[in-house]
Amino acid sequence: MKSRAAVAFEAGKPLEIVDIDIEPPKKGEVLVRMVATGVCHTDAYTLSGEDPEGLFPCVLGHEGGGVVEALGEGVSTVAVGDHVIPLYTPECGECKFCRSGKTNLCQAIRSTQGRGLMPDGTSRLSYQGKPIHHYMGTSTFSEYAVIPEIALAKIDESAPLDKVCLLGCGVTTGIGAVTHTAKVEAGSTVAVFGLGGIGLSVIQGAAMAGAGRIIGVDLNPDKFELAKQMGATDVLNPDDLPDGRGSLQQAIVDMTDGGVDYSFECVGNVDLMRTALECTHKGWGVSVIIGVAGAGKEISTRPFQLVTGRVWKGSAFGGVKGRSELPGFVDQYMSGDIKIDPFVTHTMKLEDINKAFDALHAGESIRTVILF
Ligand code: NAD
Ligand code: DAO
Ligand code: ZN
Ligand code: ZN
Repeated sequence: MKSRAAVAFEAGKPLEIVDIDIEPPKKGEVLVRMVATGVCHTDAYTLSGEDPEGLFPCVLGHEGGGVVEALGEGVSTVAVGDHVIPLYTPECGECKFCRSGKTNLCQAIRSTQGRGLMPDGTSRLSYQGKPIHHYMGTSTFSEYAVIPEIALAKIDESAPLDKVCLLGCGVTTGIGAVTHTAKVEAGSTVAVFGLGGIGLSVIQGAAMAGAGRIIGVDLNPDKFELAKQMGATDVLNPDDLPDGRGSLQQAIVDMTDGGVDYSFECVGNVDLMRTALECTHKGWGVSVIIGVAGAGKEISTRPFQLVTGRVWKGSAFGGVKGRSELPGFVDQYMSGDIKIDPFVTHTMKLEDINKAFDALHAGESIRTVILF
């Protein structure tokens, strides 16, 4: 069948809207009609060519919401008509990682997903007879997508897909990093570096956890209003500090009587990752890396920072197990406990998707939701 899709033919070039060919779902796969998809910084990162795993041509997108249209052989856990959120971190429930109880990083289809292919090692997508790579197992920048069954979370059908699609990445990543990865306790002090969709969701999660003080840091002051709305008690632009950007770490230490209990890097800047670690409190500070840094970048700190009790952690999809836990996040949105609507700063048609990337790069949007 044909599907209208935004194809990334080459790194660094705008997406092209074309009608691609999609093969029917094979064993263990599902055809999903996409209703909406967010545009995340990670899509921009891969499109830029900085992503060492980036493969072209591909159909990007990993923050979708859709409806099951058809089932491949043996699919039993979703049915035609079910509302689903695609998962770039699947959950098979059976692999060593899923059974460990220690991680959400299911490895059941990792090797083929990383090569832009379905679990059988082939692609369902093509254009003018040439194969197109899948992206993160989701490829939501397409009217239709073929997705492995283990990479679909079935959700409440009354939830608006044009909002809860953001639980496919940004909102869940931020909240989960607080609740699952850092396990922030009530009364804690928290610093959040970068106030895009991820950082604002960390702030929301920290507020939900009852953090006493939440310091939001960004170079773009336009992000501060929403940060406060999400629960930031303080906002900080490093360029406004009396001693400049280089004094950010000391400024946070001074504001918090020796450092924050928890910090979160939500930018992908390795220098900021160091600052985020070193502004945490001696003896117990925990710093969580969420931002994805460019190819070849490395982090550094003096080992004494860790010897003296600080802990460096990382978090992917907030440590959340998608199939078993995401439906509960959707329910929390429906009950008003998780806010998503303020994150949707723009909505656009697929034809305009390059404008969504422009708005992201210009710092004008938190999330653009593409409506099919
Ligand atoms: P975004 O572009 O919407 O937000 C990034 C924010 O960082 C912007 O507001 C920008 O002004 C700010 N910023 C840039 N440089 C800064 C600096 N030096 N100091 C302070 N603020 C600075 O991006 P996003 O969608 O929120 O994604 C953030 C990062 O998280 C990206 O690296 C993305 O790839 C990554 N990410 C990781 C996961 C995961 O599971 N680990 C999931 C999704 C996204
Ligand atoms: O299991 O080895 C693995 C890789 C899991 C991929 C997790 C990616 C998380 C960071 C990328 C941001 C996604 C939007
Ligand atoms: Zn994302
Ligand atoms: Zn697994």
